[in-house]
Amino acid sequence: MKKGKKVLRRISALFISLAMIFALTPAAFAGTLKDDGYYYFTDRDGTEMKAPENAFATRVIDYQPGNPWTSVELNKDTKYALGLPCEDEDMSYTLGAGGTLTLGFDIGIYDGDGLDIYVFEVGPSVEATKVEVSNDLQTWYDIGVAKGATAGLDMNGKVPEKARFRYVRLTDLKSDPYGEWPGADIQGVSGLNSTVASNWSLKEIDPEIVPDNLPDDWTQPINREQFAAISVKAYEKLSGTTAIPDVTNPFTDCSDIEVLKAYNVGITAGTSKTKFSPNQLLNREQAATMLTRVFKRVSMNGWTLANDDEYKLNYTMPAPFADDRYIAGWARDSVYFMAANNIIAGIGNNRFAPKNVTSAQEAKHYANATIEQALAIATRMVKNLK
Ligand SMILES: [Ca+2]
Repeated sequence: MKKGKKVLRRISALFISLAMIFALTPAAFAGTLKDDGYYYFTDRDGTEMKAPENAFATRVIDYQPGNPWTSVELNKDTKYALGLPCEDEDMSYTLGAGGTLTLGFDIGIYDGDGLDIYVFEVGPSVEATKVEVSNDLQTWYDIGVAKGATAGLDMNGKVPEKARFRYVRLTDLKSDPYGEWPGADIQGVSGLNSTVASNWSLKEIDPEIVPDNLPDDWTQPINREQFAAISVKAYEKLSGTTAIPDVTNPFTDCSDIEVLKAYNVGITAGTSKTKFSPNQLLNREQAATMLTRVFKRVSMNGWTLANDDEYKLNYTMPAPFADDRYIAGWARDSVYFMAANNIIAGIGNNRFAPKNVTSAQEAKHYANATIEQALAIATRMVKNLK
């Protein structure tokens, strides 16, 4: 009954032609969450869309009700803007005229193919809502206005490439500041292109060292091919030059262009003369070694992988890690160089976790670097050694 009243009040405030449009468009989002982890819904223009379940806002960071605001207590509750949209369109958060709402996410929203963010707004028309994204709640990028037939937004050209965002701020633009529910009525906000990553890493990672070939879950262990691509990015940023792929590929199990760049620059070798083992997971001492080679290649004239022994790293040796005995001889210098420069820290209790030495550790990926750890240490290396 209330739903009917709400719609009637709204329509009475609008032109009669809008009532006709309303008859053709859904007022609420009767979407479906499917087993594949996506929420399927239909946009106001009829387009079938889907959003990952884990890409919806999980917390309210801040809200400033507009003036006027709604007098309906239920619609003053910000919780209705979190999670999946409710089927009942009465369950929404009303921004009020000029009101703002800042939401936090457990994933990072990025500019991928097509639309990147969707604002689930109920009512017969999408009331104009300014949408901004941020990663630190200080620098905000205006990515446009959700209005009209679609409430999807494309971040293309409006944000730094490869950047991931954890916060979205909505601001009602007072396109409909009247009636019982002034301003936009929000049922949810979701990323359409999103990366699973920890809060700390999204805060720290430099978008410029993020390569193209990474999967969307950065909490997974990183493999040799993915790490080679990150190393190339770090090399390019540190040296200010562009890496060029080797014209002859010595590997029979890999033809990835980033691997051939890393090989050509001399920051990676194969696991044998003809194999690169692209899918092999990388452990922490290997990560330290590969990034140290990036530093040597950039800062030491004439350094190559072949003459590596002739080049000494200049640093003050920190106290040894408690698991020092597990660090391979060829990796020791790189591990302590990285530790001395605060690029790779231990994992706690003064342990470095250079490699998995038991099958239990292997199973838990104890000493494997995750994608986000790899990106973070590459970021730190560029920052600390530039
Ligand atoms: Ca996009």
